Amino acid sequence: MIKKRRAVPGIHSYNAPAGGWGALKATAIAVRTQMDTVEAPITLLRTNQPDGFDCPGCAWPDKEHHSTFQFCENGAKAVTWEATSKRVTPEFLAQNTVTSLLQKTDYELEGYGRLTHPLAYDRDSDTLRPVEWDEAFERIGEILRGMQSPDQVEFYTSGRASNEAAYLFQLFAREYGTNNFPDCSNMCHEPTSVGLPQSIGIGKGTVSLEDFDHAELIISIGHNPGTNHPRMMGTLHELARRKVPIIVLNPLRERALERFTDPQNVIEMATYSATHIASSYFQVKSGGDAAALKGIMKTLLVMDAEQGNVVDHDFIAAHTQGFERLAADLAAIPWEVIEKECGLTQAEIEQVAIAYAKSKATIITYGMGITQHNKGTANVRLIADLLLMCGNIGKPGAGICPLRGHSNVQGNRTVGITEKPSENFLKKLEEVFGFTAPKKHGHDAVNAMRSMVQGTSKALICLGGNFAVALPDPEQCFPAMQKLALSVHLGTKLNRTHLLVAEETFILPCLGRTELDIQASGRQSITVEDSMSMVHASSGKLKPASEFLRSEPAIVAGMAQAVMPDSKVPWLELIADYSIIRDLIEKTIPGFDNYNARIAVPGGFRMPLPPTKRQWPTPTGKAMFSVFSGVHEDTQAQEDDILRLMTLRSHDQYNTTIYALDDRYRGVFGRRDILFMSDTDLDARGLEHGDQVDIETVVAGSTLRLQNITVIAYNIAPGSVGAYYPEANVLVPLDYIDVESGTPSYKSVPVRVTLSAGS
Ligand SMILES: Nc1nc2c(c(=O)[nH]1)N[C@H]1C(S)=C(S)[C@@H](COP(=O)(O)OP(=O)(O)OC[C@H]3O[C@@H](n4cnc5c(=O)[nH]c(N)nc54)[C@H](O)[C@@H]3O)O[C@H]1N2
Ligand SMILES: Nc1nc2c(c(=O)[nH]1)N[C@H]1C(S)=C(S)[C@@H](COP(=O)(O)OP(=O)(O)OC[C@H]3O[C@@H](n4cnc5c(=O)[nH]c(N)nc54)[C@H](O)[C@@H]3O)O[C@H]1N2
Ligand SMILES: [Mo]
Repeated sequence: MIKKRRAVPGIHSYNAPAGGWGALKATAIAVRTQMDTVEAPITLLRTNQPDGFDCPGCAWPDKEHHSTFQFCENGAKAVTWEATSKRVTPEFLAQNTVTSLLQKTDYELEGYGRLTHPLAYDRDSDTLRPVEWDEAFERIGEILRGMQSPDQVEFYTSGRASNEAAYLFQLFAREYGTNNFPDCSNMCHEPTSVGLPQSIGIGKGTVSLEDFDHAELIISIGHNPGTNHPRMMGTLHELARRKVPIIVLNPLRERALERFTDPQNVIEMATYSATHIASSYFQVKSGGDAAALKGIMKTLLVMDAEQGNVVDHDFIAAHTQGFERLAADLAAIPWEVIEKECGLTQAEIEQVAIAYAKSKATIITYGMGITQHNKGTANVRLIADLLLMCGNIGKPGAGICPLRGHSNVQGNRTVGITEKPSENFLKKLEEVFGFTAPKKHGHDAVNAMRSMVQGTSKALICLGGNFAVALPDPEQCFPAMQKLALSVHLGTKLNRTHLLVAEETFILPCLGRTELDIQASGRQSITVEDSMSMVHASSGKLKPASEFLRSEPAIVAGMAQAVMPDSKVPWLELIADYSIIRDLIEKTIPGFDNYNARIAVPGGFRMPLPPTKRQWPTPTGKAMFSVFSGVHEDTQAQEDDILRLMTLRSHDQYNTTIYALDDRYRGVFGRRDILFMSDTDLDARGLEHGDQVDIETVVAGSTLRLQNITVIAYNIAPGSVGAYYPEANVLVPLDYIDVESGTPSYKSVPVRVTLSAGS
């Protein structure tokens, strides 16, 4: 029986498929509210074209990189957001103090538009004032030269930066003397970067787009492609229409994984029809994936013992180590434990195992639902184990497919943004550039913030992003920003991290991906690496948002030169022609042979991926099975009234950038102060749809709370609740992390939910 519910403002159930005409309408609105409508269609058509720019939206590769335009609602939003005609002018900044701007929401702040001038914080007037580029660089130079140790400075990278900008940024920091590279990846796919090398020898996915043409089964775990990797929907749609089974493991029913109308499909659009995407949808509990994966593997072992031919023993013998230990661990774990932890029944898990055993080529795709847990790295290794068990790595149509976040986060890592550089890489840098590189490992994102909280780190330089807002626990992070001696931000739009001003703060406005970048040698291209290790060129075409903008590589070089007047690197020469930067990348990092020549080809080239050839660059030379003893997310917080909070992206946001206040596919309009809860959990607490609730984090030592949130009944696994990121970051403790990777457990915060006082 369907319960009668009270009406809640802004909450309407959404029964249509994802995509379709709604997506076209949303795109039209994004264009109308942000851009000059004459330029917009041409700009959008240049996205992901051979001589155009790479979409700043997501890291999904482009099948048609050399032919037709692929429609993508959220790609269009990312482009129009950057190509907006709105501007943050010096006049606007003179009239609005930093203190008053800090009262605005993140949505309002970025909504003011593009930054136009380099800015310095003026304490007397409490405003941001235009400053000359050279003056800013000189002052940054003085402050950095005055640090007691280079390790007091943190160099943060957000994954939109190009290979060229990121390479120069790491070169700058390393010549200056530190490996402190907090990076957005530390909050994202670090468990992939740490876990996969242990399993298969490289921290990257092994599949290409072509593999999806040959796959017989897709298992999609913990990601929401309808919103976050919308171009992937075209691929899933095609597979579903070919009747390739798609099994989804996700606590929350995501509409795009249920039904999708492809805006490129004329017949579906004309007939208002849709395609069912998931062949089976299993609502695993948040944090229950490890248990579910172990259950699937446990079943496979039983099936293999009973009927044979399930586990690929030849592959295991030839290519792997550690299988016996894994098998013993799986045999020992009781089904009751698995069922309780993941919320699925043995019969449901067996269905997945049967489908998996039947498929001759399986791809497992995964996202933040796997990594942002305090067992994130173990989760990633378990996915690798499941694939290895049936030889599903290194053959057509099979493999592991982590869905990366930012459009070049993978490339940033490849070109040296890492706090733990290899000795070989440092040696190469020393050989080619002639400076002594720092050997001591540096800080990742959480450790950088911890050092800022403790006051041992004194300066922060951000190549993009919104560091303090993206991290957990603003109560600790925000004041830490304000204690710094210096903060410097390369950015396109104003955000809260910029406004949490240090003793001295500079905001340096840069060109975006869509904009023309002209240097001494002419128009420049940059390069990026997508989720499938394809490296290709991107060149903007729009007139820059302001004549005072500089490119990211030019800003990094200008700063580096001013900080280190005796630098061994010819910074300004590098900026004249980015192909020289690419030559240096080629000289210092393996896999970039003939870099400049190979990006001249549309679609670019693929970085080496030895596991695709069944070569395993692990210390043993074999692929390694792992043992994750237990299934629990953590040992604390197992009491029955505790729920697992997952912090999620809405359909109208890009990380901390909020494009608009709707989350169309989840039926939320004009608001974000929502907690998604199952009927079972509402009933257990005597709560009703629309009640005001308080949420309290239940981690030892934590006093984090979020009050007066509207709880709504939703189709989500009992035991799991959902709220929006970044608003819910007030509930995530800074030290509640996956110890192996340092990634915060943004998807499994133990919380207690109660009716708000006075409601
Ligand atoms: N439009 C748009 N595109 C984006 C982004 C954006 O914000 N907006 N962000 C970019 C970035 S940086 C990233 S990292 C990616 C993020 O892309 P996703 O990985 O899709 O990230 P989330 O929105 O955080 O969604 C996680 C999904 O995991 C599910 N989930 C949560 N916890 C669990 C769990 O314990 N187990 C399982 N199985 N599922 C779980 C949630 O229900 C949700 O469907 O997208 C990139 N692309
Ligand atoms: N609770 C919770 N927290 C999370 C997550 C979660 O799921 N839940 N997800 C985490 C993840 S996966 C990630 S990747 C991080 C994201 O963390 P970040 O990458 O730090 O954050 P973004 O919101 O992507 O950064 C937005 C800012 O980037 C700047 N920007 C945009 N385009 C450009 C450009 O072309 N160049 C430069 N220099 N700047 C530009 C703009 O000024 C904009 O304000 O957040 C993490 N935080
Ligand atoms: Mo991310």
